[in-house]
Amino acid sequence: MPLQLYAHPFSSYCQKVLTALYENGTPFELQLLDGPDSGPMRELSARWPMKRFPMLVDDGRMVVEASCIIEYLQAHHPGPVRLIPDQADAALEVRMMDRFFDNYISTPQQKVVADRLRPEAVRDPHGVAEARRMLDTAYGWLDALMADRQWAAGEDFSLADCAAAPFLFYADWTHPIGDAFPNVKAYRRRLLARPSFARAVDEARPYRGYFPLGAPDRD
Ligand SMILES: N[C@@H](CCC(=O)N[C@@H](CS)C(=O)NCC(=O)O)C(=O)O
Repeated sequence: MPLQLYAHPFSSYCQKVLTALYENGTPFELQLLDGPDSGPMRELSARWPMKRFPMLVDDGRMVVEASCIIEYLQAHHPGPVRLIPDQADAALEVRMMDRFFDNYISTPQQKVVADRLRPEAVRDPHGVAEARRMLDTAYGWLDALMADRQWAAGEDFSLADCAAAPFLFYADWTHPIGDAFPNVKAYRRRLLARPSFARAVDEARPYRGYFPLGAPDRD
C-alpha cells in the first residue's frame, strides 16, 4: 500500500510536505480533503480530532504535523535529498529555521487570513495589527540572515526551505514583503524556481479563488 497523504493542494502546510515528497520523488497517494463531507476529511477527523492537515498514513500508522511528517519520511522512506542533515549542529540549525517559519511567518500570516473569514462583528483588529507587526519583524530578521545564504540553513536545501516556500509565498500575498527586504524577496524567488515547490504551486493554481484576501495576479 503506498503512503497515503491526506491533504489539500492549496494548503500551505500540505505544500510543505508535498515539496519534501517531490524533492525525493517519493511515491504516495493523495487523499484529497475536498470539503467537510468528503470521505478523506471524515477519516482525518476520526483519527485526528484537531482536524489539522496534512496527515500521513503509512501502513496504518498515522503521522501528523508537517515537520514530523518530513522527519518520518527521511527516517522511513529516504531518498537522495537529505532534508535534515545527519550532523547534530547542522540539523539543529535546520530545525530552528523550520520553527522560525512555522511560528513567525506562518502563524501571523494565518491570523490575518483567518480574521478575514470571521463575521465582521467578531473580527480582531488588534490581533491582526500585532500579526502584521510580527511579519515585519520576521522579514527584517530573515533579510539580514539571508544576505549570505542561498537556502535557509546554508548551502543545502532542507526541511527549513520546505517550510519557507509556502509560508513566504502566502505571506507576500497577505502582507507584502517590501523593498526594504531585498534578500527575502530574492530568496522567495529562488524558492519559487525550485522544481519541487513550483510543482506544488502549479497544482494549487485552480484553487486561488479560495484565498480570502484576493490572490494577486502573479507568481
Ligand atoms: N501545526 C500543523 C498546522 C497545520 C495547519 O494549520 N493546517 C491547516 C491547513 S494549511 C489546517 O488544517 N486548516 C484547517 C482548519 O484550520 O480548520 C502542522 O504543522 O502540520
